[in-house]
Amino acid sequence: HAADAHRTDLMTITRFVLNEQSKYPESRGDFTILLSHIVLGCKFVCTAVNKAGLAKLLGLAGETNVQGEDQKKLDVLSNEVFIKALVSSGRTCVLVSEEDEEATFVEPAKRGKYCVVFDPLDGSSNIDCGVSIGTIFGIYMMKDAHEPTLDDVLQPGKNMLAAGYCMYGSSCTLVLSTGKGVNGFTLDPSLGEFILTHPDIKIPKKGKIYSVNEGNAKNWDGPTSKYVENCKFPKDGSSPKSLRYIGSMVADVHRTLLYGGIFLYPADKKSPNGKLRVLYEVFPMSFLMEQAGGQAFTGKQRALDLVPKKIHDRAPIFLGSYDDVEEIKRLYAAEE
Ligand code: AHM
Ligand code: MG
Repeated sequence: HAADAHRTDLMTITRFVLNEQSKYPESRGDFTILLSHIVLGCKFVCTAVNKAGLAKLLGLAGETNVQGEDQKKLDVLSNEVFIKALVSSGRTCVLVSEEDEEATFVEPAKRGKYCVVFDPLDGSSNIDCGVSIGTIFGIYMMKDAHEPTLDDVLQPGKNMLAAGYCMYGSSCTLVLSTGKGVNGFTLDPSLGEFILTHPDIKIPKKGKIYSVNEGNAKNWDGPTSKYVENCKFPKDGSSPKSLRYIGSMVADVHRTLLYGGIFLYPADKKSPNGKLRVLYEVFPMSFLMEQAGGQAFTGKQRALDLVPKKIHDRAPIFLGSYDDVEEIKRLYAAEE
């Protein structure tokens, strides 16, 4: 039985990545080691998020003090866990986290060749009501073997070696691309392992869902307004799209990847660069979308061509199904 084979031949994320990397004769397992430290961080955050509702009673991360005293907020705690896991992997040199104003430069004795940009717990305003949140990450190779600098992370998204996210939802799902397609893994809590459950994810060419914070509509520009209007009142006789917006990027993008459609966080009059951060939100999600056969556009250019000037730069983003993004590109081109 094929089903039986799956049940007994478990494709863990480590096994999967080892298989992938073994195709490169020069590979020495460094990437696999780095990834296993990211995976450890994700498992920790997953456990912490699952306990979040009980945190005041039980304490987070094994802390036993009650009444919420001395307890770190979940996003601060997650950040510390990721930074420490990444540094101790011995495979990183520059780290950029949404939680830290400055980049972290790893001390020479623990240095490796990879740079990791990440948002340890995105969508944290959703924690208190139990809505899905996630970790987003992207991995670069440092530019050359010199002393690491910020330039090593201020590279265009298309230079990323790998990107992914982990969603803490009804199950814990890790979606990863190392530049050869996209694969999804689900945490089996009894094994403590991520198992391949969504091999070779391809986003539908066209979708029936749009996802945007429509509360900002009054400040949108022409093409964004026209696009959303067309979603609701299509002029070509097709049926209107459905609106789904969670307000948690990982969950909104995950649904877009699996079901198709478009996710947008456009520029508006109040925020000319939108809200989302280039390095650890826009780039990893754009990388995954392209790898799954979709597109990612900023309103001006292919998102992965952007070159960030500062580590916390923002950019407008339209990403999802190929045909849906094609339409918003047409509207921006018509505007010029
Ligand atoms: P955060 O990093 O402060 O959590 O903000 C990022 C989140 C994304 O997850 C989500 O896509 C977006 O903010 C929602 O923003 P808004 O509430 O403006 O719709
Ligand atoms: Mg964020």
